[in-house]
This record gives sequence, structure tokens and C-alpha cells, in this order.
Amino acid sequence: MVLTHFIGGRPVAAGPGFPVHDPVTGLVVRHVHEADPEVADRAVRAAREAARDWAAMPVGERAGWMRRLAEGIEERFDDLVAAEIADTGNPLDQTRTLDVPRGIANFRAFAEMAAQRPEEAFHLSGTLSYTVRRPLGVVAVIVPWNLPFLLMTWKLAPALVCGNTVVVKPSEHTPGSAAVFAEICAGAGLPPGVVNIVFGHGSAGQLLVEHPDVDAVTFTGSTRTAAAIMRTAAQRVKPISFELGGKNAGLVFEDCDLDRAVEGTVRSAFTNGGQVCLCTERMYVQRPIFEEFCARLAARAQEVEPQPMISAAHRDKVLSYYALARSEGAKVLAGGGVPVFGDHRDGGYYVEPTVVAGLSEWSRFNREEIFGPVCHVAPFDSEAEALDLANSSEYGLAATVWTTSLDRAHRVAQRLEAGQVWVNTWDVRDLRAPFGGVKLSGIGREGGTRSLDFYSEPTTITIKLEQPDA
Ligand code: 6OD
Repeated sequence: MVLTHFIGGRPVAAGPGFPVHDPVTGLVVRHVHEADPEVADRAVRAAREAARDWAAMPVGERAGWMRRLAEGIEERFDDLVAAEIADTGNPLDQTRTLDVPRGIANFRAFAEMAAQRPEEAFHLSGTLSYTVRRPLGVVAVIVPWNLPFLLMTWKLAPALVCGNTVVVKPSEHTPGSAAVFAEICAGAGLPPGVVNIVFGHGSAGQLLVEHPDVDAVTFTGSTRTAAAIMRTAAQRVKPISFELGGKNAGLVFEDCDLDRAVEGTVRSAFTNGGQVCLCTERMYVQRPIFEEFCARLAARAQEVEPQPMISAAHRDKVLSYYALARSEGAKVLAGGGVPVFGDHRDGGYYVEPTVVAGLSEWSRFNREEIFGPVCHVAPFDSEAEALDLANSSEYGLAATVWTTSLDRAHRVAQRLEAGQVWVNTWDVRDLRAPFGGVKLSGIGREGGTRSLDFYSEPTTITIKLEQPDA
């Protein structure tokens, strides 16, 4: 079977097919149609045709549609989990407890937030100004492969509830859960054209970005792709929202609870094979506990179940960084190779969870995002030095701090150059909070009212009030 695009409420089989591989085995799991210019244009036109009625619908009604989609996801929960796992090779438990439930939460949370959002009003010298918010129009939603359903719905839900229609382009590696979602939209009777999904590689995303009838672009992925999107979007001054790469730092102070710091770092470095933009790739540990932290982290890394990388190319990229670490003079404390299972997984795209030490801040290994299950560990002596090291990166998405001092927690967190700082925890997400990165890690914030701000624009209306007789 070849997965079809979803345009104007119907499946559309057009464009050449391409294979999708199971990262666990390397075998082909499905074929998918690749969007060509005609398909992209058809999808954008369908979105445009649906835009007026969808935008005119009262927000409370659109919120009702979001709740129905959430119910649809609940009904197709097992199918979504299966599709997500087939494409990503992500662990079953993680997919059941994180990726798919977050899809439900995204639709419910943004339905509530949008429906309850107040407008603004201002009085000035006998005038009343108030705002009405309007959708942007047709939004291109370009989604990465690491947590495909979570990240697609994180952008779709606020875009839709604000009154936009969308064309979604999932990653070429992970079309499956989006295809199930298309069936959910059709089954729920969502007005045709409100959600359109086209499949394909980066070139398909590019077709959407450059389409004159796409009004805004939201993207999660690499900084390099974002720069290309930005150049194209600039031609028509399209609004963009980008959540990009990271080279996230973790700071472990000697006053920390070491058990929690080690276990927290195991999660923050190795979850999903390190293929989460929030994962930690640089750990800085205060010198008195450095040796013990390294020994314990290295021991735990060897117990972590390896996860597959998304593709052979990505596995090779991660392995090239393992080789780079050695050539730059690193000491490998754990991992550094390819696991051998002696079963079907030996055809898959696995690398070992890896811990290295001994490299300078200026090594390529410590500057470039790897996006694999690997972290470098280095010692520091003072809080000021720890902050300098953490902030030396060109990226600034997330950071972690491990300390039992409340004063230090606030002081350090406020000085870290990152969009999100976690203290004594990692990847706890409150959907109402602003989320995004500084420096090369992104532009703009989504989450809570920040999402509603991005996916709609205020018009200010100012009325001269009648002055009472003097
Ligand atoms: O949790 C989220 O909402 C989010 N946007 C996570 C991003 C992960 C990137 O790989």
C-alpha cells in the first residue's frame, strides 16, 4: 500500500512513491507518495477555499472541533501508537505515555485556552480602543521525525483553534501517524480543506514555503533548514515560528542530590536515543564530585537499552561524531560503537549510548549538535565558570541545573542563555508556558498565549466616544 496525501478531505494518490524504512530492522515498512508542485498547489488551494468559513466560525465552535479531534485520537490510540513505532522505532512505553497522549493534551489544552482568552480594551481621552484577533490564513506546518505526532499536534492545535487552515508536511521518515490523523479528521467530519497533509522530502516543504498563498510557516527542525525557509519566506515577509536545534548544557553542583542528578542525566541524554531537541549533550560537573559523577553516569549508560537512530544516514552522522571525539583526543567513558544484538535489530540503525570526556569547549564535538545518545562531561570549579561554559554555545534551547540550593537554582537559571531551564528535573512540560529557543535554537515562542499570539493577529479598533455635555 502507498500512503496518500490528504487534500480537501479526501485521499489523493499523486506523485511518485518512496519507501519508508523501519529503523529497528532497516526493512521497508511502507511506501508514500511524494508531493510535486501540482499536489502542493492543490493542497494550498483546498486550505484557502476552506479558510473563510473556518475563520468565521465562533472560537467556541472551533474549540468543540478540537475536542472532537482529541476524542478521535483516543479512539484510534492503538493505531497511532503502531504507526508511530513503525516509522520511528521509538519505545512502546514512551509512545503510549508521551507522544500520543500529548496529541490529545495539545488539542484539549489549546481548545480551553483559546475559548477563554479575553480581548484587550483601552480607554484614552474620550476614545475606546479594543482588539479583535484574526487568523493568519493558510499555515504551512513542517514537522520533524523525532516525536512526529507530539510535534505535529503541538502546532496544529493552536493554528486550527485560532481559525487558520493548514497544510502539514510530515518528515519523509515518519508519515504514518499523520496518515492516521487524516483518517481521524475525515471520520470526525471536519470541514474539508481545514486540515490538508502532503507527504514528501524537504523539497515538498519548500514548495509550501514558497507558495504565494501560504501566509505563515511554523517549523521544528534543524537550524540549517530554518535558514533556508527564512530566506524564502522573506520574499513575501511571511511570519515564521521556529523551534530548532540545541547543544544543551547540564550543570551539576556539588550540593546536588547525586542520585537524582545521575538518573536525571541518563534521561536527559539518552531518552529516544538522544533524538529530542531538549536532550543534554554537554554536562559540566563541579570538580569535587566530577570523578564519581563520571563513573556513575558511564556505568548507567552501559545499562541503557540502545534506541535506533531514524535512518542509516543519521546513524552514520552520529558515528562520525564518535570518531571525531576520538580524533580530537577524547576519552571514551562508555559506549562509542555499534551494539550487536544477534537478532533482527542488527539490520537496524543502532548506536551505543556514549559518554566522553576530555575535550575543550572549542572542539567541534562540543560545538555542533549531534542528536544522538551521547554527552560530553567536563569539570568546573566555580559557578561563574559553569555559566561561562554553558553559555559558550551558539545554541540556547534548554538547560538543566542540579542543586539543592534554592538561591543557586534561581541565580543560575536566570543567567543561563536558554529558552527553557529545568532545575532538578528534565522535560516537564506545562503547555501554558512559553517554549522555544534563543540564539541558533529558534525564533519566537509557542505555548499558551504565545501560540495564540503567533497564529492570530490583532486588529485594533478605536472609537471616539461621545463626550458628556460640559
Ligand atoms: O514538548 C514540546 O512541546 C516540544 N515542542 C518538544 C520539542 C522537542 C524537540 O525535539
